Amino acid sequence: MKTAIITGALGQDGSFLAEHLLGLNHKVYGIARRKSTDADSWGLLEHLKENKNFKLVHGDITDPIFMSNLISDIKPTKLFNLGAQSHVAYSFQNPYTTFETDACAVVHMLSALQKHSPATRFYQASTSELFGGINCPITGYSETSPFHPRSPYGVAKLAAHWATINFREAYGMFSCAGILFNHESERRGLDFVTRKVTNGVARIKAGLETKIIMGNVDAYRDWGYAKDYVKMMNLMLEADEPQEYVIATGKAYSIKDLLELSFSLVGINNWEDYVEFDERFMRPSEVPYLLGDPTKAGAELGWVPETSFEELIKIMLSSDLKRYGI
Ligand code: NAP
Ligand code: G4F
Repeated sequence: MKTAIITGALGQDGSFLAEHLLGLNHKVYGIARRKSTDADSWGLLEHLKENKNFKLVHGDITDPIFMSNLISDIKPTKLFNLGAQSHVAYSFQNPYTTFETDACAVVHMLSALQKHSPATRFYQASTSELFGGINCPITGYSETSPFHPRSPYGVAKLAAHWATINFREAYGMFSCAGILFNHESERRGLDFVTRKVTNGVARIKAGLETKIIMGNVDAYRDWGYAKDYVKMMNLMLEADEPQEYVIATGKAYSIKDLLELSFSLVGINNWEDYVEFDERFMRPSEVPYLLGDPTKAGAELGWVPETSFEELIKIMLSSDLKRYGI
């Protein structure tokens, strides 16, 4: 039986990946920080409490002692590092801790693997934020496009990206990074833009709110469904060679498109009347346009995005409407 460690297991991607790997008959160790006010909470993975192949382990990925002991005890077949401070705007206010979690912890992890479990296959959650969204090629960013991160989050993720490649080149480890473009779901945190909009629309429809307060609605993102994307993480660790892959849909939409679609799905065609601008949601340096080119993933690993932007927003919106009894 293959064993996998997933850091960030109670996050959006970690929870989908845990379910995916259990379906592939893996023994899964999910790492999550203990919550002081509710230490028994399994959050998004409450339904796995009785699953004998899933074990929740409390720990912080920035603690090198915790991570070294974990790796040396389990010696997993695969380690998926999805744990991170993942909010771009927040990283401007907390750049130092973002760097500790998103960069330093990755170097510790790779070093612990080299020492205690060099045969483990390592996946690093890299991001389209590495590209920066200025001068995006017409065909989208690919694995060979230059990097230009525009936030403390992007800078930290770039350090982790190169550390992952460097451990592979220096020590022959099977370590690789997936460069994933934005992916969303009904499990997305409420302060990321897609979920903020679908949840906001559902609250307006339920009569709980009258407005959504937004930042820059002119930015473009290449949005896919998280459930599709976690499959690619595992395909990368099952491949013959460790390599980087861009994972995206190849289609970009603006935040305005997102607002228009979400409101129209509940029968509101004048979305501008329900949206207000607030400076506090603007970022000191924005990533204006992200489009990915997933050609290599399709050609080499047979991965294709299965869910369109419209289907994704319908899934998220119907889940949020349901939560408000609509
Ligand atoms: P997410 O929902 O924010 O999940 C991240 C998880 O990491 C959270 O459960 C968080 O736990 C945990 N975490 C944070 N700091 C930690 C620490 N010091 N020790 C242990 N756990 C810690 O993010 P996601 O959307 O699933 O993304 C997964 C990974 O992919 C992240 O690395 C993200 O940066 C990257 N990524 C995401 C996207 C995307 O569009 N979703 C795109 C490219 C790359 P708490 O709740 O305790 O904070
Ligand atoms: O949903 P967002 O916060 O996601 P962002 O910044 O693109 O980052 C996400 O995707 C990355 C991959 O490219 C991941 F690496 C990262 O971990 C995270 O998952 O914002 C998307 C866009 C931005 O341009 C932002 O300025 O939406 C714009 N936006 C406009 N109003 C807003 C808002 N974003 C948020 N969160 N809240 C707003 O009110």
